[in-house]
Amino acid sequence: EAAFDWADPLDLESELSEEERMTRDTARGFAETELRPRIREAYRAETFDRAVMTGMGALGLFGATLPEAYGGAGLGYVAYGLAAREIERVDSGYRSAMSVQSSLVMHPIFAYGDEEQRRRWLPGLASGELVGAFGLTEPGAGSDPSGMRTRAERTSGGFRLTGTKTWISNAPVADLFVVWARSEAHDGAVRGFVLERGAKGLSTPRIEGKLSLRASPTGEIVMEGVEVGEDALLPNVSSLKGPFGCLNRARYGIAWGAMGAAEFCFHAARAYALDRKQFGRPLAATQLVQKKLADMQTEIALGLGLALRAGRLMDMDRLAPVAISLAKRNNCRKALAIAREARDILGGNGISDAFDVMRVAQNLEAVNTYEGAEDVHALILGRAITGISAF
Ligand code: TGC
Ligand code: FAD
Repeated sequence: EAAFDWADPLDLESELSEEERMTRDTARGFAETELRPRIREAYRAETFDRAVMTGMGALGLFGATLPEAYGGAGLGYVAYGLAAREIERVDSGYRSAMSVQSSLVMHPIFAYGDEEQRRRWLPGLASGELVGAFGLTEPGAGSDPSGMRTRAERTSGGFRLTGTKTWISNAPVADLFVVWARSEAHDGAVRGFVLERGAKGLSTPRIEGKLSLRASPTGEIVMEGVEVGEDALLPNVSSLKGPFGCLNRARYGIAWGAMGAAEFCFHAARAYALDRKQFGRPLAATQLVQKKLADMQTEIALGLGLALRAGRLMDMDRLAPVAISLAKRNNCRKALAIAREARDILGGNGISDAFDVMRVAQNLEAVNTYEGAEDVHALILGRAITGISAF
């Protein structure tokens, strides 16, 4: 009879290559020794230490799928996903930093930039010396980025950008900003521009009062006639295809990451239920709690299987964007449900940051909304199922 591992019921482990396991183990070691000890204080005080970025950079977690010539590690997408899962086991905010840097900043510079832009920015981003941010969302354009107002006008030497991006991860601390704008010089098409901190007219006010992702700095990118040279334009993409091509990769990574957060909560709830006694027996000896744990285990096994299959397809360049919506939506909503249920099993202790679970649950509220809200992904699936756009 085959052995049963409650923490890996479908033997995901044996599906992984040696290189993938090594990447996973390295990321786990870093997350548990470098990130976990700082997270409670960082979350309380809303602080973000640049050592988090240089630490992940030193491990090769930024742009891991890019060629080594640009500071990447030449890894596959499954390895990248496994790393995201380990980082998010500690905190979604740290995985956010990894997603933004890798998928939303390095990817567009690599895929849409010219050789000079790649050489100029990618090595610094890969090491974490440079921190990047991605500006798509605006106060009036969230789920529907086609409604963006930010515009780029031609000047004698390049472009002038005017507009406001909001809810931008890392904006208050970033050195580089990949910003999407309607370009008057390109018939109003959406084009990508790379802006550098220090440019005149550029400011990045912080958004205060977040009750989720408190260890991840979030802010606006305000552009009041920021003038940039011709070399700020990413030459090789036009239309919303540009930002969506980045989002595909980040959403894929989040499908893995959210499962890491869910696993943390499942394991914490199990340990707590075995230890905590009420009515003369451990909580784990009650049918209701066992059913909740069984549901968590099942959803995590399914979600990880889904993420792995998505990664294998991605490595073969065969993962359709609609399938990424399926994975992002399913794994985020399931992770959020698991985290809330785990919080409940911890009773009163569950609301304390000393037990971490509520922090994870609070984070997943934002994770279920950013990179396309749960219902927006349902509508992407609905459009593919029916052929009817119902946005
Ligand atoms: P639609 O007409 O469908 O498409 C417009 C153009 O874009 C292309 N396209 C895609 N290309 C590649 N991958 C995808 N997933 C794509 N989806 C669309 C499409 O082919 C077309 O190209 P072209 O050249 O023919 O014009 O556009 P729509 O306006 O109907 O789209 C609607 C919708 C809802 C699908 C889309 O707007 C959407 O996904 N909205 C959600 C917005 C979103 O996800 N924002 C994320 C902001 S970034 C963020 O949250 C970062 S948090 C990161 C962190 O901290 O971890
Ligand atoms: P809305 O679009 O106003 O949606 C509000 C609600 O209405 C949602 O529940 C949505 O599902 C629903 N809804 C919308 N349209 C429909 C419809 N047609 N039918 C049914 N329901 C609908 N953006 C960036 O560009 N870069 C970043 O780095 C970034 N980081 C973020 C970090 C954090 C912590 C957060 C919270 C957000 C971040 N975002 C970022 C923005 C994020 O992508 C948006 O918040 C998200 O896309 C949703 O947009 P919105 O907030 O404007 O909500």
